[in-house]
Amino acid sequence: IQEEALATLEQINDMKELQALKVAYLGKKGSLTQVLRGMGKLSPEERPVVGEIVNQVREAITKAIDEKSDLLEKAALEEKLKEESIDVTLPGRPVKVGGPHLLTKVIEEIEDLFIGMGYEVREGPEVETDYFNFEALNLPKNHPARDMQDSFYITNELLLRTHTSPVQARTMREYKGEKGFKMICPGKVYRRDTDDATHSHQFTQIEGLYVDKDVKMSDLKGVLNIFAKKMFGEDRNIRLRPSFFPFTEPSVEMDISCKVCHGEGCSVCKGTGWIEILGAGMVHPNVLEMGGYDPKVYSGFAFGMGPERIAMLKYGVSDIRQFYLNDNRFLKQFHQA
Ligand code: FA5
Repeated sequence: IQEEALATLEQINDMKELQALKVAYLGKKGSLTQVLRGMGKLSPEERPVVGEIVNQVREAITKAIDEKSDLLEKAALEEKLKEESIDVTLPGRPVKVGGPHLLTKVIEEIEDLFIGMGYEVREGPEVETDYFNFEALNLPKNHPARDMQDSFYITNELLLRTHTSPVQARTMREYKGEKGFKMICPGKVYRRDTDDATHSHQFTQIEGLYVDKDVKMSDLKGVLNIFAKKMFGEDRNIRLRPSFFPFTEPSVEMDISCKVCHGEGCSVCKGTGWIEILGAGMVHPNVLEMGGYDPKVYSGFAFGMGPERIAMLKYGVSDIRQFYLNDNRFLKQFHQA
């Protein structure tokens, strides 16, 4: 039996066959087990002799099977290593690197500019109360100027903020009317505007507010001028038009001349040669008062600009919807810009 088993073992080349061999000799119905079963028929003298032989044979076969098993496992591992070997000389695949969205870049650029002029950067909630979005900004309930910004209401008292101006009121409250400050606040805003080349129902704004003793309209003009020249270059024209906002008095709107974008396919300036990028003005005394500041001691200016419009002008983007379509062909043009 031993000879036969060892000879068969020689021929075996895989684990399955090895397993079968193990069963054939050592298993319940295996040939060696059969011998053991037949021991009952032997005389008492023969039994220990045959028993010992059987044990020796079992050990020899078990050992041989174990050795073969090790051998096969090693061979399988080597085969696997050979198959999976890595050619370190192959050139690597380039990793595709993304980049910040054009709008993010423009917002960061504007932030840097104002940080350089001593402004702190703030945030405010996108779901806002009617009080901060309107009332604290001198827009009581049923005020006709509320129609200037068509709103998405969530409940009677909660809405998606229509502008970043509520952060003016929130910041004044935090400073408790005790000292002057300069802040800007970038963020998303929402309006029931019909989407077109220059309007989106969801867009971004950057609010600015400077409150202190003796802040004048000429300070506002100076800051807007510096901002426009730094952002667009010396060759762009700026114009301030008288305007109306309930929270500022007097109020202005600032337009920038269109230069990058002209000719066919350019709808940014709608043929007028100008695009409005921000609203601004001197903070209304009522707003200062509701914010906890004494309007006889403190004054301030505020502005709210549209970064999409600014990016459109600066980079010659002809349609605001491009910012939100996530078309990589559009986005990747500005990764290096
Ligand atoms: C306001 O939202 C005022 N809160 C701005 C302000 C702040 C005035 C502080 C005075 C003091 P207005 O609705 O004009 O104003 O919007 C401001 C800017 O947001 C616009 O100049 C424009 O650049 C941008 N904007 C307005 N509506 C849209 C829109 N639907 N899509 C894209 N940009 C818009």
